[in-house]
Amino acid sequence: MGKTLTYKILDEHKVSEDLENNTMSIIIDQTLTQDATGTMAYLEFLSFGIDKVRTKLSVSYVDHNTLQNGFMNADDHKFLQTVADKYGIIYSKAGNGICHQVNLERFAVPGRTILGSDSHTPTSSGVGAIAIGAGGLDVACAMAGKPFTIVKPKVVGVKLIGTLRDGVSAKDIIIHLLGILTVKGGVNKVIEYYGEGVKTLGVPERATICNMGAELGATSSVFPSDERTYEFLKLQKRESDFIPLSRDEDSEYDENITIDLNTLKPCASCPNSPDNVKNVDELKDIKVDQVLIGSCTNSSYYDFVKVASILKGKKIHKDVSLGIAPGSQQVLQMITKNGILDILLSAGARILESACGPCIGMGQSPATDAVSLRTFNRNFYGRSGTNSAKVYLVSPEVAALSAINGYISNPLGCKVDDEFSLNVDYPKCDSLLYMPTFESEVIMGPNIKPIPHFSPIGNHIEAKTMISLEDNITTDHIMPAGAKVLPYRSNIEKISEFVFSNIDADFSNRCLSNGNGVIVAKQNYGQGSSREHAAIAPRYLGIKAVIAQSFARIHKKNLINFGILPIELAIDADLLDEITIDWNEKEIKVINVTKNKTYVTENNLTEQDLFLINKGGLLNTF
Ligand code: MIC
Ligand code: SF4
Repeated sequence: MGKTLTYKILDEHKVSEDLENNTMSIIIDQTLTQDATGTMAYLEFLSFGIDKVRTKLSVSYVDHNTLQNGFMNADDHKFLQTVADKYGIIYSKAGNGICHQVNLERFAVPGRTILGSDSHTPTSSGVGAIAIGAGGLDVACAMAGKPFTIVKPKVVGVKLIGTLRDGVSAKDIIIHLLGILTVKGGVNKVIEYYGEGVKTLGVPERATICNMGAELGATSSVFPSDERTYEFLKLQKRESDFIPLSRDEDSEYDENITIDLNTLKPCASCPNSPDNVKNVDELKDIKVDQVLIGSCTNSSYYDFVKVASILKGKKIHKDVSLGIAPGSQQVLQMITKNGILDILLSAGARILESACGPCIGMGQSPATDAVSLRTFNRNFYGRSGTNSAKVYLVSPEVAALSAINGYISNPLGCKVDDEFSLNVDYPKCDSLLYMPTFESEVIMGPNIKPIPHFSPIGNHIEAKTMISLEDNITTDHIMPAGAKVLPYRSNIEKISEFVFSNIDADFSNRCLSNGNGVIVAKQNYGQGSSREHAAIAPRYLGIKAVIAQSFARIHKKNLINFGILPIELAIDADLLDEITIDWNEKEIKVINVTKNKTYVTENNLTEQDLFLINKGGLLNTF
């Protein structure tokens, strides 16, 4: 039997395999970091004491914390710039664009492995790479040349047939898939696209689909590298990076899904989860207060071509605020040169910086109870900065038409205007990209604190339940982002004050006054972002174990990396119940002393995981 594209690339990079634990370790060709996870990743990298990165290419982006309200974010940027220069990392300054958009334009190469300290790193898989999101410490290790270990993924083959109708978008494909697979349907899987419909999608559209594969919890997503990939790389003046790549015809997938593009309808992810999917027709007439177009999911040149085609000669509704954030300097220059920007401004759009911005709650929080339509990828509770807001995730076409009408509208039939030819010049924007000179001294401002030291949790734990939670708790619940919190990403003591603050304002104080704690949850705990702060900050507050029915991939790894025991178990526990945990490499016994209930489960952690937890985390192993 032949190989899937996923395993062609993975096997090519495999350095070892653990059959008993079903894991494989792969060498990483390229890394990326962004500022919100990057400061921690580089502090970790510096603690290894090596002289330069060992990857083929590493890039450090600044795109998240660009609201410089106080000295903190600006200090972080200085730190990142000087580390990059000294250790051989390309630096993309604030204003250059969103990491995933720029990485796709400038650096993603078919057939390579890319590891990034951001869950949407798989955006770069749109060119036929295997790009994976991970915690900062895993990316720091990859920069040091160490292999990255994953559970050997199952491969889901998604066959695309037909062609999208006018007004239906790549975004609708991935939202539709989220409706089928749910936010936990992709855990430890790679979603591989194939079939005749693939060639109807250009790389930016493929990237949109791979980007939101993160919302399925997938390890990665991948498209073949074909004539459309060549076309994209040529426009980016990188055709020498092209190699053709596809699955073997006789390869077989672990799961099969077929999507008929001919019949797909515009759809939306409704509040507050990307898998709460409805067709736009079921939502029509909902009044809209805010529309935002941008983020790493939908901020390409092609996205703005589609938006301009709808907004041309029109004005947005008087009750709507429309914000647009082009994904990169390149996109911004292109829409400026060919008149698209003028169309958007004349329609009433507000131009935002080429950065993550409102996607991560950095500004543009909606009004109380407002309906916000966003071309983004996440609509988790509280993420917009307004807990009562109702955030819908939609395609650029739905967003643009709804901005004009003032209510959610179906763009079926809206055509792309030929005036904006797609074969325009793609400028190489290097004004905010810096090649390393190896000359800088690292500058660390006062907000950058050393990473706290954690001792091993031990094999007998006596603790209390500090919080008892439902299914699908996101890292936005655990460690909120937004303008108030993000400036403390390099200050664990300070950021720990905000753990669970959106849903339980007393969590941090309760932990500090009670000592040892455990978190109890249900399915898919820790879904969403890669932020390792969602593990480090609870650990700082005395959390020793998380007991959940199942975990999201990246978060589970982050817990282990910082010496917290993840226990896969369903237990009944209320707030402040007394819990004891006795564990060894074979078995974990949890007793809820308060309720007099005992639970025993097999310990299915790998040898490497056990080693890290016994050491008190990965940083104690160096
Ligand atoms: C996100 O979209 O949630 C983020 C912000 O990009 C995160 C990373 C972070 O928390 O810094 C992600 O997706 O990993
Ligand atoms: Fe930035 Fe939003 Fe993309 Fe995360 S999802 S990288 S915050 S644009």
